[in-house]
Amino acid sequence: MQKLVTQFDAQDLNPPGRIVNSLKGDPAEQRANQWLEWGKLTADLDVALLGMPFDGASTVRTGSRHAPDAVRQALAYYTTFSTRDGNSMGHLKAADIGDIAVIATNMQESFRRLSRVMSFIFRNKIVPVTIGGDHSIAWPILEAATGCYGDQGVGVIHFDAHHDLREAHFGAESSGVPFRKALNFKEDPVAGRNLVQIGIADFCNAPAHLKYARDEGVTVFSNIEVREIGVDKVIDTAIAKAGKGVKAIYVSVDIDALDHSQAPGTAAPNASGLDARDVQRALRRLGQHPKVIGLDIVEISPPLDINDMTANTGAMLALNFLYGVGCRTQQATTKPKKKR
Ligand SMILES: [Mn+2]
Repeated sequence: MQKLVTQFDAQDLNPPGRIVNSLKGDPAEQRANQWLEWGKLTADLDVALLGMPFDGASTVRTGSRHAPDAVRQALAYYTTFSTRDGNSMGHLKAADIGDIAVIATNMQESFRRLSRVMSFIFRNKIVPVTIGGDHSIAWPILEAATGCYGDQGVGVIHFDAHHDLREAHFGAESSGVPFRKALNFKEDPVAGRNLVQIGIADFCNAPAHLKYARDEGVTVFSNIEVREIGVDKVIDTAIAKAGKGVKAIYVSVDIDALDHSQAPGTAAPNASGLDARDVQRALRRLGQHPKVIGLDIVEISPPLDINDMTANTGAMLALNFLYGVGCRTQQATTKPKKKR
């Protein structure tokens, strides 16, 4: 009979959590999920990853409440290092501050909690990346942003296949209302001339919503125009319009703006969507812009995903944006900084 084992090595065991823990531990690289390790929300952060696992306002198919964890897992497959630039974003003080304590059946209270956390974040000039959730969550975030900047104004750059300018959905709130809400906030509404929508798709929208956008002075780039004009020129115009006369620009990305070949896991997969690489390029530039105060990525639905493709696409979008934020300072370094 074999001798009983009475001793084992400490490194035989990992803490519970993601299977991809096995990717940790190479001292030569800094995994994005390690850089964004769980940490408390404190005023001294540069950037923060936040989950908003609420999909109670989805009108079609749900599941986006699972996106924060799916994107976190995807982040384990990537590092903080840009091969092209030879730079890392590891110098930024970053944390994954966790999820909003959502009450799945109580939208009002869930949104109040999100709005409170976002107010703290914006007031302390922390740049957040919020992973939704359905698109309704952009509304309490924008409430916090406009509340923070007051009459200095907030512009919005919004990537989406849809306008999300509905007044209501059969009389109720929905994921289709957030930007109509923002244009009609009682205090410090977003001005239509400072809202830019990119990727709005043919055969996915109603004429009334395009008319409303035009009447309000909203700039709309259809998915086809992005291909015709090129993403760089579109972003030039978007920054100029969204940023005109205001102190801050907020960015919101509905993953259904992207083509379904690169983002199949969403409520309304887009057969005529933007190229993920164009959106990555756009977000890297926007992250770099000093007026840009934050980003959300919404409508990733892991139960509808194929081989985690959409979660991976979302993680790559978040990293490009955060890398852009890192480029604002000149401290970009080729060596990942030691753990705080
Ligand atoms: Mn949307």
